Amino acid sequence: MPIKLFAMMLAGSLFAAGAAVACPNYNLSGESYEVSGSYLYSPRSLTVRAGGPHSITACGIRPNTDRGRGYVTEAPDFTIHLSGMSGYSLVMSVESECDSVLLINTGAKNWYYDDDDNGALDARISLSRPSNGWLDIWVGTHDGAVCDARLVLETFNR
Ligand SMILES: [Ca+2]
Repeated sequence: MPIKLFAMMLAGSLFAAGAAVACPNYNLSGESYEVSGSYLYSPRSLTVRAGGPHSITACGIRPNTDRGRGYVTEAPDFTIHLSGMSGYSLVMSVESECDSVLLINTGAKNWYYDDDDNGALDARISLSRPSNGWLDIWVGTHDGAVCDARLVLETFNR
């Protein structure tokens, strides 16, 4: 076959393979906010569509805390810049109609995951000493379903 056509087919198959193994990527940005520890002392609620096509476990992500399955988008749902976090802990909780999970990547580039700590199959992650800087948050689902959800962010004195 003509070399040019072969090259195009090869490029096409590489593209398809790339799409199939897309993984949560903290170099991409989600809906962005800049917030401080004192601002989040009053809980803030963000609406989000939970779930996505990409398997956390298949991507080989090894969170520091709980590990388990979940399906998320490639780009984070939220990219949040935290400042003034000294003296605060940060709690992120999901309220949804499905079996949500949370996956986050902190300013120190650590991964955290949770499945059911908020009760009713919803996820919650608490950071006792959150870093200032960028926090990427994926609101996923355990089984690959998609549903409407709310993510609540709140700081507490520690
Ligand atoms: Ca769950």
